[in-house]
Order: sequence, then C-alpha cells, then structure tokens
Amino acid sequence: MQRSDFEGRPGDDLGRGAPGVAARGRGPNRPGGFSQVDDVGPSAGWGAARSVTRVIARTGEPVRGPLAITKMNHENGGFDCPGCAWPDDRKGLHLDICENGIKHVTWEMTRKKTGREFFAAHTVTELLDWPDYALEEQGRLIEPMAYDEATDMYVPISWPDAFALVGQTLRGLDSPDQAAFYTSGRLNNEATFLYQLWVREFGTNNLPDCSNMCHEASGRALQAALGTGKGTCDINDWDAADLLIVMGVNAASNAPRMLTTLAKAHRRGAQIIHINPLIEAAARRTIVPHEFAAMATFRSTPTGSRNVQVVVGGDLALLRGVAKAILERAEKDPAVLDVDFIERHTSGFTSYRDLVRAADWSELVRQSGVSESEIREVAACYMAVDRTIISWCLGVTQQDHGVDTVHEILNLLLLRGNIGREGAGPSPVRGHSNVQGNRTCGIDHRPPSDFLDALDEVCGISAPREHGLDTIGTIKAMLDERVKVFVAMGGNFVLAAPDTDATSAALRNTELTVQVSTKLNRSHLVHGRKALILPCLGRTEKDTQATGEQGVSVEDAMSEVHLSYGMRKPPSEMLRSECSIVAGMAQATLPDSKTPWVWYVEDYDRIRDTMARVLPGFEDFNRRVREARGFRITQPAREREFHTESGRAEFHSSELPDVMPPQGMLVLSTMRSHDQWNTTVYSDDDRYRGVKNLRTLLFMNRKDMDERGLAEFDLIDITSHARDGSTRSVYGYRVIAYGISPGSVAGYMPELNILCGLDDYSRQSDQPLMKHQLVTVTRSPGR
Ligand SMILES: Nc1nc2c(c(=O)[nH]1)N[C@H]1C(S)=C(S)[C@@H](COP(=O)(O)OP(=O)(O)OC[C@H]3O[C@@H](n4cnc5c(=O)[nH]c(N)nc54)[C@H](O)[C@@H]3O)O[C@H]1N2
Ligand SMILES: Nc1nc2c(c(=O)[nH]1)N[C@H]1C(S)=C(S)[C@@H](COP(=O)(O)OP(=O)(O)OC[C@H]3O[C@@H](n4cnc5c(=O)[nH]c(N)nc54)[C@H](O)[C@@H]3O)O[C@H]1N2
Ligand SMILES: [Mo]
Repeated sequence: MQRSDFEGRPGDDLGRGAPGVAARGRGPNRPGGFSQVDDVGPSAGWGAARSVTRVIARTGEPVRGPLAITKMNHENGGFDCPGCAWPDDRKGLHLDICENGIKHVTWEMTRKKTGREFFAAHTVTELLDWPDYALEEQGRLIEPMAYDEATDMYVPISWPDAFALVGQTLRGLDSPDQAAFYTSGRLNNEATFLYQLWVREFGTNNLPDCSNMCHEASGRALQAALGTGKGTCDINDWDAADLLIVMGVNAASNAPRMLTTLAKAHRRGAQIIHINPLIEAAARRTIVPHEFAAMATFRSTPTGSRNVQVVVGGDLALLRGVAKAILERAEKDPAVLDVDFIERHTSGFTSYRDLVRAADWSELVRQSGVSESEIREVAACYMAVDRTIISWCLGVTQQDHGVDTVHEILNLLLLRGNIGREGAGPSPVRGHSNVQGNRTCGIDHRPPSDFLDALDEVCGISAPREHGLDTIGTIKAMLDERVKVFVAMGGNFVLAAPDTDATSAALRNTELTVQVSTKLNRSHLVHGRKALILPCLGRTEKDTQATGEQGVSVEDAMSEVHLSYGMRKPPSEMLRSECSIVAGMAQATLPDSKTPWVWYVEDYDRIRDTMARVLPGFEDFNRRVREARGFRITQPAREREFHTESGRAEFHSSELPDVMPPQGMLVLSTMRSHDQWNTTVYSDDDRYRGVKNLRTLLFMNRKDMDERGLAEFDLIDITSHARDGSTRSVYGYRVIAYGISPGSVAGYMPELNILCGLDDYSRQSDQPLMKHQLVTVTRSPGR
C-alpha cells in the first residue's frame, strides 16, 4: 500500500552544501513523485528480477548482460563478480548470483563510450554541474586524457606521454612522502602487488585505501586480540553454526548472497539474530535466487529469528550486557563458560570479568537502547547453543569506539570458546570484492615489518619503514601541501571521503591527480593543477598480454583466493590492464629500477611467482590458484594458534563509551540504498525500505518526529555538529517515518558526507565517523 504520492520532484527543493562539488549523486528522478510503501515483500525474487531488467535495459546490454552473468563466480574460466566479497557457492551453483551483482556487472558492460568527442564538447566547469549519475551514464572511458588548463577541458594524451608526466612529476618532488597512492578495493591481487612495490620502491608508505573508511577497526581489533587481521570462519562454518548473530549489516542489499546462507540456516533450525537500529530486509524473509520452484511460487524463507533494535552506536553496551548476563549465570553454573579454553588459550579474562561485573545494568540499557530483559534473552539464546558465529559490517566499524566494539564481539566469542572450531568464530562482512586481498598483498599504510623484510629481500628494494598516511591523513596533508601528487587506483575519492568540501579543496590543492578508472566520475572533475584520467580494463574483459590471455586473482571475505578471467572483448583497443598501467607509471618514475616491470606484465604468472615468495600463505601460488575454486589462505587463529604477543587470544577491557546525543540532538548514521554501489547510484529507489524516487531523505522515528512537530515528507534541514564546534548543513531533505530506534536517524551516503567533518574520525581506528554524527533537524524555513 502506498502511503503518499507527492507531485513534483524532490530535486527542485535541493539546497546543497557545496555547489558544483557536493554529491548530487541521484539517479534519474522519474516524474510522478516519490513515495514510501508499507509492504515491501520478501527480498530477492521477482522484485529483484524487475529491478535488474531495468538496469540491463538502460545499459543497452539485453543480450550480453545475461550471458555474462552465467559465467560469473564459476569455478572454471568465469570471472569473479566485481560486486561484494561474499564467497562463491562451494558447489559452483549456476545461479549463485544476485540482483546487485548483476547490476554491477552490467554497469561495467555498457556499450556507451566516453571518448574524446565527449570531452571536446564539455568544459570541466560545465560537467561539475552534472549529476553524478549523468557522468557515469556516459559509458566507459576509452583513452587516456589530460587536463588542459587553457581550455578547461580534458584532451587526449598518449600512454607514453601520460606515464612520462606521472614519472616527471613524482621525480620532481622533494620527497617521496609528498605523494599519496589510493586504492579502491576492486583492484586485483597482481596489480595490487605491483602497485605497492612501485610505491615502496619509490620510497613511501603513503597507501591510503577505502578500507580506512570501512573495516580498519575490524583489522585492528582482530590483529590485537587474535593475531590475524581477518575473520576466521569459512562458508562451511556458516553452514554448521547453531546461532548466527548479524550486526550492522544490510545483507539483502550489500551482501545479497548471504541471504541464501541465512535461509538455509533457518531451515536447518539455526537461530539468526539481527542487531540493527533498523529492521532490514534480511531480518525478514527471502526468495532464494537459484530455487526456481520458490521463485515461481513466490515461496519465501525466513532469514531471521529475532531483531534487536539498538540505538546507533549502542552495540558495545548491548554486547557487554550479554556478557554480564552470562557471567552472572556462570556464578551458579560455570559450564556456561568454556573454562578449559579460557585457561589454556586466552589472557586478560579476570580483568574483563571484573569490568563486566562492575557494569551497571541501567547504564547498559540506556547506552544500548535495549531493555534488560531483551539483553538477557539474547544471552540465553547464546548460552543455549554450542556453535556461534558473529558477523558484522559498517554499523559496528564506522563508530568512534569501533575497535572496542569489535573487541567486545571477540570477548563474547572467547567466553564460550567460539573460535577455532567448526561453526564458530568472528566473520566480518567485507566490502569491495577484493578489499581483503588488497591488504593481504601489501596495501597498508602501517605495514608489518616482516612483510617489508620479505619484500626487500625478494624484490631487492629497500622499502621505507616509517608509517604512511591513511585516507584522513592524506586529505589533511593535501590541504596543507605536504602531499602534492594524488594517484588513485579506482574509486571515487572526492565523494567517498568525509567532508566533501574539505576533500575537494584538498584535491584541488595538488600539483597532479591521476585517476585510473573505468567510468567518468566526480573525482575526475575535482582535480589538481594537472590531471590525468587513465582508463583501464574491467574485470569482465579479456586481458591479453605478450604471452596470451591473463587471469587475475582475488580474495573473498573468507580468505579464499581464486582466479578470475575476463571473457568479453574490451570496449577499446586503447584500454590497458591495471597491471600494465602500474608498470608504465613505475618505469617512468624509476628509470634505474631493477624490477622487471615489462617482464612481469607479459605474464602474470611471473608476478604470482614473486608474490609466492613474499606473502605468507601464498606458497606454490600459481599451482594452487588453478585448482578448482582456488585455495584458502591458512589462518593460524582458526587452529587456535594466536600470533599475539602473549601467544594467546586476548580479552580486551575497554570503558563503556557514552554514545547518547546531547539534549535536542539526534545521531545520524549514513548508509547505502538498495540501488547503489557506494558512490554509484543506479536509481533513486530503495526497494526494501519501501522508498521510491527519493534520496534526499532522513529516516526518523515517529516519536522524534512528534517532538519536532514534523509530519511525514515534511521538508527539513539537517545540521551536523562537529567535534571542533563547526557546523555543516544540508537543506530541503524529506523526513520519512521509519521503524528506527528513537534518537537515531539515517540517510544516504555519499550525499551526506558533506556533513561529516574532517576531524570527526575515531581515535582508535582513524575511521571517519560515518555512522555517528550529531545532528539537529529543523523544519526548512518558509515551508
Ligand atoms: N549493492 C551493494 N553492495 C555493496 C556495497 C554497495 O554500495 N552496494 N558496498 C560494499 C562495501 S564497500 C561495503 S563496506 C559493504 C557495506 O555493507 P553495510 O555495512 O551493510 O553498508 P551500509 O549500507 O552502510 O549499512 C550499514 C548497516 O548498518 C546499520 N547500522 C547503522 N548504524 C548502526 C549501529 O550503530 N549499529 C548497528 N548494529 N547497525 C547499524 C544500518 O541500518 C545498515 O543496515 O557492502 C559492500 N556491498
Ligand atoms: N558517509 C559515508 N561515506 C562512506 C561510507 C559510508 O558508509 N558512509 N562508506 C565508505 C566505504 S565502506 C567505502 S569502501 C568507500 C568507497 O569508496 P571508493 O572505493 O573510492 O568508491 P566507489 O564508489 O566504490 O568507486 C567507484 C568508481 O570506481 C571506478 N571503477 C569501477 N570499476 C573499476 C575497475 O575495475 N578498476 C578501476 N581502476 N576503477 C574502477 C569507477 O570509475 C567508479 O566510478 O566509501 C566510503 N564512504
Ligand atoms: Mo567499503
């Protein structure tokens, strides 16, 4: 049922933070207004099919799109879905695919091309006024372009000249630390390895990446507590768990193939608890995509057994409450703890126990927004089963105390020995399809010294030991001219990073920006005094080098590494692979380099042979990666071998943070819609949340609306209050009544990055507080 149907386009009311710069990433508003629908039905199924059909029709790929999809995530010769990092089905199911993966692939496969004629027809200043959607809609970038200041246009440049410009500018710097090298998590392992090798041979660890905004907190906590930066579970564990706790993930939109696993788990009687300020689609029911009978009869399967609605930022308090209930029970019934495991394998238990015992129930309830009885029910559920997995994503990590919350997840698992055995353990949901592989292969601004030692020895370089800049550090350094060259392997930095105004000013302050990309985006328009756009092959395309067609490897969220082969003819002969572009830039930068850049690119097996000698767990890489579905990087923590200082898994005792907003303020959490891939917005709909044709919105609890005298769809202004006292506003948003925890509000990234001040980042992880901004909400004046 449709609650309301407004006339007029919401876009008309937009007051934006920074004209010409701010995210305007909205899809094509359809005439006929926007709406919110009450009953959105189960996830996946026919709604998904309709949505996919629309995207395929728009990219003009009605035949090649669907054909390509049958080759996706296949064990023999297919390409890895460039979408999320959820592992492939172990049985190679032919339809282990999802709506959003399909959108993602067809987005790359468009027939449209953004060639030199396009750039000759538009100045950069003019393009800055285009919506983001329209920029990407122009199609694939097909030849290298350089910014020409005299005409304010991008003009063609040859590959050798482009490389020479990069090389000259980098060599002209006073120090290698005056350059920063960003990675978006799609870059394959081989290109990643060459990229970091180039950067370190050049002499810096300035390797910011999207992970700095994503799972930095998870990596830090996991490393400190378990001696591994990754989750320990694989998909078989998911299939064996009795209880799955899913925290701060919108699985139906962002890891849709997880729904199949959740549906299967529910059928075999496992419990599934979702912890989220919103009740998301995955917490309800799904139609499993490869179950044709279910598709045909609309038969859906539940994917959740309980929802716990925390307040934004309240997860740590909730988990501590669960631990408190368990420790209370343990006084009478010690068997609820895995005492043997705690004694043999952990350290820090007593101080953690004392801390939890001292915690005050009323404070835990206030800080989590969850009642004591509900917290106790979660604890009872946890104590009733043998095998538990806790999974989490950005709702947990993009918080001031994200590292502590991940530690608390681990504490809870350790209490009952839920690690290093089948069906149990921590299992973060990673983001980009190869973001985990990027870290494994050396994208790290704080590289471990044993990695650098191995790199030096095998590659004959002397890598710098000093830590480099992360995302926030890079923006600050560009602002005050400590960094003068910014190179990006993919991504859309200006929109993805916090504080859009500051990030724009930072990029504009540089001597040179280099973007290696597949499609035009805002980061090409907000550039340095000189700028290059270097177009690359996508993952679906054949990568042919001197010795023939090349495959590239990727690592999924569960540490499985496998090969991916493109299968389509590239849209232009001018395109180069990411490996080849890195090698070209490296050669131009390091004329005396002993690294055989060209030789590496001729045959990626040669890169893999070097990687095998540098990276632990990659022994015999070329052979193992060619086995069916590749191999899993060994995980000592999975075997209860903890590479921490104490040699044990560490309980971590942290203070309970105060996450409550001051009187009159709300806490804003920013997230993705269903029809979006990070900064790429496919349409203005958000199907599972029942929203049509509207992105400039704020989900708010009725109670908070009533307090402010707001009715649904009223126009509001949102002002954020940064730590340094500065304020930032967006105007003319619409309020949507939603079942979100009182005191918490939610809206969409990347538009709302305007509100996230540059200094508002976690001191634990240096992650921007994208899920915890203090805001005030007022009715737009004159409405
Ligand atoms: N289709 C699609 N897939 C994607 C992406 C995409 O943009 N589109 N992006 C990829 C990337 S890079 C990443 S990192 C992942 C992101 O995957 P998600 O983490 O699912 O991303 P968000 O959309 O930010 O959603 C955050 C979720 O956390 C909840 N949340 C917000 N605040 C809190 C809180 O304080 N506590 C708890 N418990 N929950 C909270 C929100 O309600 C929402 O359900 O997805 C990846 N997959
Ligand atoms: N407010 C707020 N901000 C956020 C977040 C949030 O939850 N809230 N989430 C953060 C997170 S988790 C992340 S990961 C970042 C995402 O940050 P990024 O990774 O920087 O952004 P994307 O939107 O994924 O990048 C899209 C662009 O990548 C390029 N591209 C696509 N495919 C390829 C390819 O195969 N090769 C190359 N070289 N380029 C390609 C295209 O040009 C496309 O426009 O955003 C962060 N920003
Ligand atoms: Mo991410």
